[in-house]
Amino acid sequence: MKQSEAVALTFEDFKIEVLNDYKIACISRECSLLGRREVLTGKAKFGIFGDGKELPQLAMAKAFQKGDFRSGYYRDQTFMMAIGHLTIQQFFAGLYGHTDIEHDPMSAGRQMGGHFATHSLDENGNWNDLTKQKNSSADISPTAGQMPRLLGLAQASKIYRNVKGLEHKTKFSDKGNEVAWGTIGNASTSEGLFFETINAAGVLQVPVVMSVWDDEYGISVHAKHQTTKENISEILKGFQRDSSGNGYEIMTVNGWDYPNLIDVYQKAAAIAREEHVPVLIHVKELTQPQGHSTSGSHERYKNAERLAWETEFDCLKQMKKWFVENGFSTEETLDSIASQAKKDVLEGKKAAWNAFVSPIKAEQLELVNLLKEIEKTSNNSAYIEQFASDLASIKEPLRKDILSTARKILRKIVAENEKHKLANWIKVVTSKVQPKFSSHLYSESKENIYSVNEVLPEFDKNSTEVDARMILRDNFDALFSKFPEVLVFGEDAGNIGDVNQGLEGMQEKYGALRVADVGIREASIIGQGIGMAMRGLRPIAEIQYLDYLLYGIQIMSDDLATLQYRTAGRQKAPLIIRTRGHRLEGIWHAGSPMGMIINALRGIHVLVPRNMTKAAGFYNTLLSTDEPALVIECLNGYRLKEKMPLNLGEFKTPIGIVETIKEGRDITVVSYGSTLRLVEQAAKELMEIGIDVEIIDVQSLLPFDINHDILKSISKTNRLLVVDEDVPGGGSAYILQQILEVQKGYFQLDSQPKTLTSQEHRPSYGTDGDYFSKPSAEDIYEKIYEIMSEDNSSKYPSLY
Ligand SMILES: Cc1ncc(C[n+]2csc(CCOP(=O)(O)OP(=O)(O)O)c2C)c(N)n1
Ligand SMILES: [Mg+2]
Repeated sequence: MKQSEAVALTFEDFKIEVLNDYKIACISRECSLLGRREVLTGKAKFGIFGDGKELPQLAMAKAFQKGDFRSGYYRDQTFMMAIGHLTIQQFFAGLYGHTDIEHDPMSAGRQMGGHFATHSLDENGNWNDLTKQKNSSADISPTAGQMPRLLGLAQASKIYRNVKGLEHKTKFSDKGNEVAWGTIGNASTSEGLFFETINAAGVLQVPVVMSVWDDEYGISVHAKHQTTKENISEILKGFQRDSSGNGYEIMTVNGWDYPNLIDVYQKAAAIAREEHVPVLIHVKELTQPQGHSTSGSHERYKNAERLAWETEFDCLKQMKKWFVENGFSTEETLDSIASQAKKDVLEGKKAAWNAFVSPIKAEQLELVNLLKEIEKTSNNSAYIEQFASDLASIKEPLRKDILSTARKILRKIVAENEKHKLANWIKVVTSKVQPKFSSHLYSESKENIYSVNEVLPEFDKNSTEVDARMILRDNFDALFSKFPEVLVFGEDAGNIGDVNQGLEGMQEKYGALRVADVGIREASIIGQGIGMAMRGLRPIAEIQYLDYLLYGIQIMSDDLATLQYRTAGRQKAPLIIRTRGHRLEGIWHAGSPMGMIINALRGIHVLVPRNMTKAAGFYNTLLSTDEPALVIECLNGYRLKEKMPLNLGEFKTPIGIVETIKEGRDITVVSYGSTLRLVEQAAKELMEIGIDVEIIDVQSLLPFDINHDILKSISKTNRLLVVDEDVPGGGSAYILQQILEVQKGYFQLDSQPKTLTSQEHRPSYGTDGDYFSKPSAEDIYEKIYEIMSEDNSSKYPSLY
């Protein structure tokens, strides 16, 4: 309902609408009550519900329009029901963990219930028309983790409204009229991510409506431990816009006050939508009738007075009172709506349970029948019979019960003929079931990274050597002019064209919205990128130095890396994160914490180009795909000389493909990034004494050497050294695991595989700090020499 439409409503229409709201509120409440029981009786594992928070969500839903996006948290079931994206049956399917996306559209059973999402993508990973549907970005559990992404969802409207050349992106925006709606619990506003994002949205002046659901508690911890003055809107008053400058519109309203809630939400939406001014709504006096979650009871921490107040100010009770007092309905009519809701919820729950258990029961029956058959000829018939009848007696089986039975019996009959039938059954079932839990970590669409072929950089006889940063700059220039949806933002990325001048002159040419300076706020820089990428833009978020990625890595790990996975492929954010690292000096200016990065970021590609031509080629590749990636440029490479390619914006570095940069016969050295130049130097020196090193540049850590080219190399050299500048057992341990275990390289080796890494501590300052902290050319020389010496000490006598 738009505001203008609200005026036109007759009293009768309005009555129908408010009664429908009451119905949704009752259904939602019943879902919470029954949901808790389902957990306590063991049918579901965990429940966290929206009871006590129904009314503001109904008001928010009325102001929420097609094309808008929600970025919220686990209390918002009523909102999802009110916008038509959550049925009773789906609610329970989520609670049970139904792995079929048709039944649990939120996450196909991957997330706990209460984590909401809509589908931005069809089953093939193609964009739906987001302007024709109401959208919810997929929730995550870390408190305030929804905040950074909210910034980008809102910023996208600003971009679509103000940047020329995006008119064709009609699936994503109607002239930037979309609002991004945030919701957060009062206690979660204590998180840094909340304050960082609030400040950034005020600076950017983007269309956010941020609701704080305030029930005075965060689990058991009272507001007095959470918020200065116990009042978030009070302490945010400095953000209020006034005649002296931009800021927020800040509103407060009580969560049980239905007419005022509707009024406040309509006003907030209009301000955000029309003026692109952020609004904060502090919804006070909310309750949590069943306590925080199914894990505990609130009687432990709320006193009798509070509990009594919560009963009286339960928003449903207050809503009902207001309806009756104002003649919208009678007590009897409202009671009959409530009792009908109870019946509907019970029905929906049953349907969800039946849908959840029937395919599992079919698998159970199939195995029981197979076991009966095997039992006939088996030497272990008594054993099998026992297991089969135990399995058959489970009324509500899980897949774990079925498969663990099958696998235990397989061990017993390993020497019998019939084992093949069982082994085969296990394989078939596992191959069918495992993807239900493991698909879509990466894009499975036609636009994933494997869809791109290598395009080599082209040069002609006039191609000159330039400072390598100019290759990046001119390549970005080509990309900005080719793709109007590409934009870059970061600390110092705008006006001065980044700290290493890879974006020199770009802001002047493409404007301050597409090439933007932003505040020092790494987490929300990442979030800004995630949100914009979810709305069809192609953001490049710049983190100034790799060492500061830690501030952003939480949101990369929790949000970006899990996005495709947690929606079973129904949302994506093809965000490119650009940063620079390796090989400077000092504790916070030289890091290369690759082990931490690749272990935290499965779900994001991690690319480590050794020079700027390779880096530019990665950007070109990534912009033809729909996947998120982190690109780490070499900090000490910007002023080195490289030849300027002719086909800027076109040449493509393939992802997951290694490059042999020097062939050799004696030993394979695997490395990446800045360390490669040292390896090359050491190899040259070793050649003088007849040791012929093969050097492989990994280029891409995630994914890793998809063609197993390193295996081919060690099949020839039979020796392996991995060199990087991470801590011992960091990135190098991962590389060894890939080569020895995944590629089965172990069988090709004549010498013990070795790694050469930094010291355990952070790199010390200065040239000597570097020399004594990180692998030097001498270290590399000696390590290779040592391996060769172990093999032939008469030819290579030990150095020390
Ligand atoms: C980063 C993080 N820390 C702790 C938790 C555990 N946790 C889940 S909800 C919650 C309290 C949140 O309270 P509030 O924001 O007021 O929301 P409410 O549940 O009261 O609606 C906590 C501490 C978490 N999910 N994430
Ligand atoms: Mg709370």
